[in-house]
Amino acid sequence: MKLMYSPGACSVGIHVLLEEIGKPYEPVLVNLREGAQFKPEFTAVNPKSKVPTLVRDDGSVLTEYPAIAFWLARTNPEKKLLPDDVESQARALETLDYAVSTIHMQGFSRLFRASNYTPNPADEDKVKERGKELVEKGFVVMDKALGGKDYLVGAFSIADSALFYTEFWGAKRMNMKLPANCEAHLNRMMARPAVQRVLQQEGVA
Ligand SMILES: N[C@@H](CCC(=O)N[C@@H](CS)C(=O)NCC(=O)O)C(=O)O
Repeated sequence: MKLMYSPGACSVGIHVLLEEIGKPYEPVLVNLREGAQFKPEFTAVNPKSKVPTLVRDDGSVLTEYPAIAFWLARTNPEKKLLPDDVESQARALETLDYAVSTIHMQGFSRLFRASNYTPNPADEDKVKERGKELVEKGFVVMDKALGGKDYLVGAFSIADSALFYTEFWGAKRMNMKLPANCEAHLNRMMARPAVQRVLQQEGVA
């Protein structure tokens, strides 16, 4: 398998899952800052110009964080990256989707790429302000979801990999103060050997 990733991008969460699984894979750097996602070499693989992109052993390509995480969990059942019971599985997918679709795509996307949300540069600060509000609200929701638990559905699951990358962005890139349960969750994630290896490999430790 090949994981196409960019250092510190949301692909870091899938990178963590691959390290947790422990099977051989090849990390392939796609430097978003240099626009590598728009180059023909990459768009031939993923015309969406996005990471994470997973090229599987049979050459087929899987995109979209929730789909990749779900596929990795289901094809490596012994790693218990999804709980066994349907209720907890649904809760894992619920929180995974919230982290990716709301906290990341609605919140952080406004903070990181304000120009995508307004044609008027003078409005970009307002866009960023809205992004920050959405992220903060998202962390409040996740803080509640974590109440009394080490991980979102009790044991570590694919949902935690997604919450991890948003918490990492919040605390380490935006210098935000996370609510207490999210802060403890981020610290718990950072203490996992798989996470430490990935942050070293990506050069964002
Ligand atoms: N919905 C996608 C989001 C992926 C995404 O937005 N990735 C960002 C990096 S965090 C990206 O590749 N951006 C490319 C760009 O900004 O041009 C998913 O769930 O995988």
